[in-house]
Formats: sequence, structure tokens, C-alpha cells
Amino acid sequence: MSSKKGQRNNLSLEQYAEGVAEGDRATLARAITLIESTKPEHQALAQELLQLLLASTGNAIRVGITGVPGVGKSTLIDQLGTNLTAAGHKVAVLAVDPTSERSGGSILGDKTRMPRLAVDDNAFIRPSPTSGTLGGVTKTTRETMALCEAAGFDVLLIETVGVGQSETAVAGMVDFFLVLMLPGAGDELQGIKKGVIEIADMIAVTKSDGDNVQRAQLAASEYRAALQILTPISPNWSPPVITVSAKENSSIGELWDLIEQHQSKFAETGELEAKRQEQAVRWMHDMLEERLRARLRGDKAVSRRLSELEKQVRLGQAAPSLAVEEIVELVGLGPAAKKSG
Ligand SMILES: Nc1nc2c(ncn2[C@@H]2O[C@H](COP(=O)(O)OP(=O)(O)OP(=O)(O)O)[C@@H](O)[C@H]2O)c(=O)[nH]1
Ligand SMILES: [Mg+2]
Repeated sequence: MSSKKGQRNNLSLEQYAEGVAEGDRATLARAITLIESTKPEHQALAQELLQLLLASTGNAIRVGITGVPGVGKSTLIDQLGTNLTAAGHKVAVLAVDPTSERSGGSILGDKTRMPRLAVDDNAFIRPSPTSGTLGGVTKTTRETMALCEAAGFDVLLIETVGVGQSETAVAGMVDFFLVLMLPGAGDELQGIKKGVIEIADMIAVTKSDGDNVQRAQLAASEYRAALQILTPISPNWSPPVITVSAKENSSIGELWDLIEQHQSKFAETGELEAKRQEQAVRWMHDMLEERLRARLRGDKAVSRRLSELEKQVRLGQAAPSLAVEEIVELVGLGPAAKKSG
């Protein structure tokens, strides 16, 4: 996993491709490091590698898991993942955490939260890159997902903390979006963001063990009521609400059964294919916008002119549209913009 080693002794495109295709974990880890690198030559090689492996991607079930800090995401992933590898699956666990500076590492940096998966030969845990914008982190995660699929992992679990926009980003890269909720009712239900319920394919109330069982069931019935007033995303799926205990491994099997049911139903109706196609196209647009934005930020002449124009716009000396025209011209997108305008 050492990136130093990777830098000392770079692999060729063929070596990367072969190693990943063989499911070699060390090569997979180095390929991900390549993808995370911001060096132009690494980026170029990474893109070639992804293109080469594209045909062998798409064979995994992609599951996003979100919830507030402490809801039990890592504990659930450890238990679920362990059940799955025992049943013969190969499980990759990734993270989207653009706020990872908060822990000096990432939400998966601390592998002790997933003690069994961390030492499981059929599991692969990759922490979120330690820095970057949400756009950068999601790009890396999506590309890492592709690499893991090419390496033969058939279950991808993407953990993200339910803060900011990372949950929407994760929902946009997975087949199934699982929202974890704490046991308890009333106030907690009021406290959660309504938006996250709207994009959930299932809600699981966690820590349903010991004294918590009743509170978990109460919470579940409140979430069921909340979901009833929403129109489901698909006519073929009403998001279920269940209670689980990762600690006692109870209802984790049921949770996975529901995810598989959703996957096979969506495969049957063509919704899975359509969803993935839509996600790929949106991803392309996101990357394009990110690149254009980076180009705007990175160009000294542009940012200098931009701050001058800002002043003029603020003082009413220049019309905003005129300022935009000038900047667009400056970055070399002028003629096309004029044609359509
Ligand atoms: N009783 C009980 N406790 C649990 C269960 N699952 C997790 N916990 C506890 O809840 C705490 C948080 O669990 P994590 O799995 O680390 O939660 P997380 O959502 O991954 O947290 P962050 O990564 O910090 O966002 C830990 O102390 C766990 O032991 C459960 O099923 N039952
Ligand atoms: Mg965690």
C-alpha cells in the first residue's frame, strides 16, 4: 500500500492492468494510488488503465451507506461484510469523506472499527483520500469502484457520513442507497434532513438490541409513516424500514436479502441499467464542470480579470452578462458561446 514504493518503482500500464484483472490486492492498491495522484503523468496513465479495464466493470452490487456520526455504519459494514465473505462474496469497502481532515485521516482510517473485515482475505478496505473537494473525492471513489469491480469484487460498500452534500454524491454512484437511523423517536425524526429520506432505498434503524429494542421499533414505525407520504422513486419499490443490530448480527441477513431483492427486481425491469447509464452520463458532466471550474480558478490572468470585473459589477459599472462574456472569451470559449447566443 506504500505510495513511496509506488513512486520508486512505477508499473507499466500492462502490469497495472494484469495485476488488477488477476485480483492482486497490492497492484489494486497501487492502481488506486495512481488514480488519487494529481500528477499529470499519473492522471494520463490512470485514464488509460480505466479505459482498458472498462469492459470488466459493472459486475458488482453497489451499495451506499449513510447516517450521522456514531449511528453504527462501520460496525454494520464489518458484520455485513463478514457475513458476505463467509457466503463466498468478495467485498470492497470505500469511503466518501471530503471532511476527512477532521480525523487527520478519514472515516475509514481507523480500521479498528472494522476489525474482522480488516483482516479478511476476501475484503478490501480503502480509506477516503485525505484531501480534496467533494468533486475530487467522488471522482476518485467512482474510479476506485471501477478498479475494484475489475479486480473481481462483487460487493461494493460505500460509507459516507450524513453531512453536507456527500450523501447525495454517494446516492448518485450506487445501485442501492441505505440510510441508517438511530433508535428513538420524535425529536430525532425532526432532526434528520428530510432530503435524505427522499433518496433512501431502505431505512435501517440501528442498535436494536438490549434496552434499545423498543425505541428502535418506535423509530421504525415513525419512519414508515414518514415514508408513506412520499412518492417512491420507483413504482416497483417501496423503501422498507427495518430494525437491525450489528452487534448481535440480528436482521443483517434480512437487510441483505432486501438489497438483493431490489437488485434483481431492478435488473428485471431495466431500471438498473437505466440508472447506471444515467449515473455515468451525469458523472461525465460533473467531471467536465469540475474541470472547467478548475481551469477558471487556476488561470492567473482570468482570476485577476475576474476580481476587477467583480468590482465593476458591484459598483454597477459593468453588466454581469458582459463580464461573463469577457471571461468566457478569455478562457477561449468565446466563439462557441457567441454562436449560440
Ligand atoms: N448496542 C449497539 N451498539 C452499536 C451497534 N453498532 C454500533 N454500535 C456502537 O456505536 C458506536 C459507533 O459505531 P460506529 O460503527 O463506529 O459508527 P459510525 O457510524 O461508523 O461512526 P463514524 O464513522 O464516526 O461516522 C460504537 O461505540 C459501536 O460500538 C449495535 O448494533 N448495537
Ligand atoms: Mg465509521
